[in-house]
Amino acid sequence: MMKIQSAEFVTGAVTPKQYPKTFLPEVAFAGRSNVGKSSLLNSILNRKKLVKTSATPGKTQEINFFEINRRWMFTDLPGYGFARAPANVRRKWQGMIEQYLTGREPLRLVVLLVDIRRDPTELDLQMQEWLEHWNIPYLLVATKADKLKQAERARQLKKIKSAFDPEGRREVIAFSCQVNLGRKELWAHIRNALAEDLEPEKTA
Ligand SMILES: Nc1nc2c(ncn2[C@@H]2O[C@H](COP(=O)(O)OP(=O)(O)O)[C@@H](O)[C@H]2O)c(=O)[nH]1
Ligand SMILES: [Mg+2]
Repeated sequence: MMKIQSAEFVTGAVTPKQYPKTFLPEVAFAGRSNVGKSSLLNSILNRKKLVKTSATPGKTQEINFFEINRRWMFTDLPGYGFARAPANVRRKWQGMIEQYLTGREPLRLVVLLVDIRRDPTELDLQMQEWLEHWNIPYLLVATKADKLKQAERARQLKKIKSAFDPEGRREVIAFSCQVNLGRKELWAHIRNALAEDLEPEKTA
């Protein structure tokens, strides 16, 4: 497990100009509003309230940057698919996400979250399509796994897997911040994505 010595909110940004100028390697977290993104971040960082969780979906409309152990960044991307969002809000969201995903040089991995109780939506699949199209490494995580019993959980995981990847080559990690499920696997993937950048500096 990764030891978290420090986890600090750096800034919220809408345009690339507002992104932090640090060039630490970065892992982004994406998914629809209310999927459990903030809870997952707090959970894997062992912080209670670093990332605000909210009962009102769709409130965060900025990309939030967090610096971890002074060595890498996590970004909390604004959630998508909240109910009744007007077209101009959706367009703004799309522009912000596209700029980030295509232009953020230190981005190493996107963790795409879906609720284990729901089948992936059009928007989830579109996000996956963008990631594939732009060749961005990504990892699928099914959140709130504690909400389903074992058998149902396995069934839903299968369904989610086949929706994202009919050929079944991709894994989907079942995660819960309530029962401490999936942390180890998730960290293993994150660590792996950061590995090259986190190698101890070689002396010239
Ligand atoms: N049972 C359960 N509830 C969760 C879990 N993760 C998040 N939630 C709940 O789902 C709601 C939305 O969580 P939040 O982290 O704010 O979602 P976000 O909008 O994606 O950032 C909150 O009421 C959380 O308490 C989980 O692993 N298990
Ligand atoms: Mg959130």
